[in-house]
Amino acid sequence: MITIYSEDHRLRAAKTELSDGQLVTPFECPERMDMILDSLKSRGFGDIRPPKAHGLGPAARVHDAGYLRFLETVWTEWEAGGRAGEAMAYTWPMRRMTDRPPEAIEGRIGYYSLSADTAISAGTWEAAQASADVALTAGALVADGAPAAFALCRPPGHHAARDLFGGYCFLNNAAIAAQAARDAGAECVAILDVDFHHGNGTQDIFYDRGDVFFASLHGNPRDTFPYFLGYADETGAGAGEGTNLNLPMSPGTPWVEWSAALETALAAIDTFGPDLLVVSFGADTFEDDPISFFKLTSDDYTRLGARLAAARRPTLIVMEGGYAVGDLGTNTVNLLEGFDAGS
Ligand code: Q9C
Ligand code: ZN
Repeated sequence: MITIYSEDHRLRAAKTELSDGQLVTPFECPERMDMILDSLKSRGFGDIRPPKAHGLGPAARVHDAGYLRFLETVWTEWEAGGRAGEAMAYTWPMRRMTDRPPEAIEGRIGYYSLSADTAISAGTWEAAQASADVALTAGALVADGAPAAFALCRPPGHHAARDLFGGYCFLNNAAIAAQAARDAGAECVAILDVDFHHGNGTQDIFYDRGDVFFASLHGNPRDTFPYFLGYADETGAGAGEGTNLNLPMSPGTPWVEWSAALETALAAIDTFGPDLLVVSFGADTFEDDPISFFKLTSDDYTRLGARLAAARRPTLIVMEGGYAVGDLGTNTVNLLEGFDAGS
């Protein structure tokens, strides 16, 4: 399996994350990629190629124009105000308030964000664009006939909605690649999100669309981030009614239960019959993940990879989360190895 990867992820190097009422070093850190790269190289997955630049056109197909302009300029505006810390929101448009983006950056950053965990600093926008290019370049390999490709994206993307950043995400890499595949002629695409967290951004982008199926296995939003989306009764709207499948699960869920939900999702995807399967892959379902509560083991990722290969669809694997940094390389390459062995 070929991996697409950009060194430009290192430009995403925020110093702060609001967690448990403190500013801590972000869980979503550059070292995550180093661990994965080490494992790729030492275990025979050394075909690692840089992305091609695609510009902002493909991102603009799924994201709001005002949102993209905001991402492009937020750091400059924030810094110009002489602020000591990184850019982060503290107030949001809530129930019974107005829906207008304010002029002042302190207000606009709340308008365009869904959480306070994700600080923006110099280089964040450049890294986010490179990450989308990684997904687009890997997607093009699959469109050109590769049975599968691995987009080693950082920063991740699945929490980024049409016009919202947060949950460590800015551009929705999987959604951008899925839309690009549609625009290149794929009739329908399925996105299977197996990150621990609900892919609220991807759901938001495709919720009313009948041509993109979205299925997500995740921690129940009553118990965990993103809290306000990801319930089982969210099934799609309008032309997209029936093309959104949420499978929320409880704290402590092990492989035996999790893999039963995986079968449910894959059966629904099979019925849908997509030309392309995009997998939003997070290794934060791991038993030792510091911010999550499922109990998958390292061997389970090998099983997951083999099961995905058995779906027998052209497959684009897109990296999302995973914060047990010491095990992240092993778990991620286990997935790829399982996929290749099952192919
Ligand atoms: N105290 C992804 O996995 N909440 N994003 C963290 C830590 C946000 C995770 C709370 C988790 C976002 C791509
Ligand atoms: Zn996650």
